[in-house]
Amino acid sequence: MNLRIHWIVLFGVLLLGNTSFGQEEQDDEEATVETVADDILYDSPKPADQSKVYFHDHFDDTANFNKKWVKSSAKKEGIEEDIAKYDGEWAIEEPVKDGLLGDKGLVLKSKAKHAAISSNLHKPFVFNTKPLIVQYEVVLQEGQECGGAYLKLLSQSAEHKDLSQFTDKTPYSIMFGPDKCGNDYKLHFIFKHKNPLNGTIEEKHCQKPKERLEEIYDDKLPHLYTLILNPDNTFEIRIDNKIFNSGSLLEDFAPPVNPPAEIEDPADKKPEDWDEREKIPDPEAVKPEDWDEDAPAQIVDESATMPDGWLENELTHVPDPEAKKPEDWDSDMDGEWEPPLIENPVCAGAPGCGTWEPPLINNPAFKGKWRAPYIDNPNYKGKWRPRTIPNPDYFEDKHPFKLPTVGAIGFELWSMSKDILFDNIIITDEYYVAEQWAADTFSKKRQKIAKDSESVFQKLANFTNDYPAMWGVYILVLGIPVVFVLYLCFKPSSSSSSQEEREEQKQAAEKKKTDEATEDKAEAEEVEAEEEEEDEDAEKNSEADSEEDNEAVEENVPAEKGEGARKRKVRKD
Ligand SMILES: [Ca+2]
Repeated sequence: MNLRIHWIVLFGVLLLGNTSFGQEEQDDEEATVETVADDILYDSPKPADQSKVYFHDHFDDTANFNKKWVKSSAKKEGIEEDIAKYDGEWAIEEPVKDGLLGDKGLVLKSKAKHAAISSNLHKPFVFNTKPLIVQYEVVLQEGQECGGAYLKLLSQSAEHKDLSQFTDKTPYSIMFGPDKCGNDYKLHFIFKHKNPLNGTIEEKHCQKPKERLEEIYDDKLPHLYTLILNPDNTFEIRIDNKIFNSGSLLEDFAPPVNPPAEIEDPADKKPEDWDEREKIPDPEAVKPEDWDEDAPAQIVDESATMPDGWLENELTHVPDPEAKKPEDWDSDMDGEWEPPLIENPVCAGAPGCGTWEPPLINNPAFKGKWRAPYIDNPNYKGKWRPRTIPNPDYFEDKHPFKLPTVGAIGFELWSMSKDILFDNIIITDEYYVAEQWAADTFSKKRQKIAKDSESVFQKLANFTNDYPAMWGVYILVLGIPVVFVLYLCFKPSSSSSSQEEREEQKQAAEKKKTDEATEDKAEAEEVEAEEEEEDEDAEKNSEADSEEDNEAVEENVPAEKGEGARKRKVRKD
């Protein structure tokens, strides 16, 4: 019956669908005009103020790209020869889907290869009084199994001027962008800090963002990554214009920029007489004279009396009168035959037989071994710690923002997924320039994607208006379920399947009536479940028992039925 209602509802929905198509038909001309007007027009962007820009590329102009960018032909050191070469493929291409007309990007085509590509800035960025804004788009068109999509801001250096030799060893000032491997989602912001005392360079890694990166790295859509680094050492990281991480170069990086001013003296040793014991046994305390260490924990209950009816003269066990010597018993070989012992039947109605012994009880005089009470240790000096001394390696860099001048940018990557698209890189010292650049590029891309995903139904309606013959197809497609629904609603009730069901039920009933052997699955399962439950209970009980064992002592108490004293567990308390 329920099935029938479902089909009727579905039928109604299909009819409604038909009606709405009919309405779309009336707006024929309007809809076509709107689609043209709604198309998102794209022109390759120009920075709002070129004087504020150190680098920009929209990758729409392949000839310009070829002039600016250099593919690395270097070899990576310290790895196997066959994968050492930076031979990953790069291409200028349109996105795989939802692209704007005329919009291309830089695509890392290959996977499981080292790939590096870089370009000189239009003018070097000097870390001085102006902020640094780095912004670019990433589309993980094939998702990302394991690999990075981060950008390196290469430090200006005469030694590393040749971009064709760009490797992982090429010095960079900042590394920024996404990185993912399996379930490890990272958004890097690393800067290289030079120790002013000894000149060593150390990577400083930004704390993890509090926001989740999973959806952003997995949705295969374009995302906009922005780093804003200010001369006062504060920073902000945005994804799609939303703040994902922020803080200060001085406080939110590991290891910290500045080492501690004082350190523990490694030469300091704990003095031998240093007493770290907070409490000690009272040396003045003496054992009270009446303290009997030898008094037993348990004694015989003197007040107990033999229960009435106890048969002292009867044995608890007697030879079985019905037992007979086996015929093949050989007294020479097997010894004298004796009948086996059985419980004395005379004792069955009595509280007990044989010698009666009073039970044991806890000894009220029991004190155990005497120990002196604990008191505060008068010589206690506290937990020993080495003294602190001024850190010989201490320095204070108040301006970690002043990083080495950036002369070029580049991607130096390894990825297990191909077709990573990069686009619209901009490096500027004015945020509004980056904002405008994104409005002309990234925002349009996202508008196009939103439009494409929302208008599938609209497109279908427009297509039908252009090709009215489609109505024939719809009527055919929709007609089949309608006929099927009508058939289900009005078919004769005694269908073969329900007849089969009834036949099965009848046979099952017959078997029950005649006690014919039948495998009752439900019953079997029930029994099994019960058995399991019992097993579980037994387990729990044995667990409880073993717990009790830990807390219990064994004590002799009189048995209800006699047999002298028998051991029973009782709680200590
Ligand atoms: Ca582009």
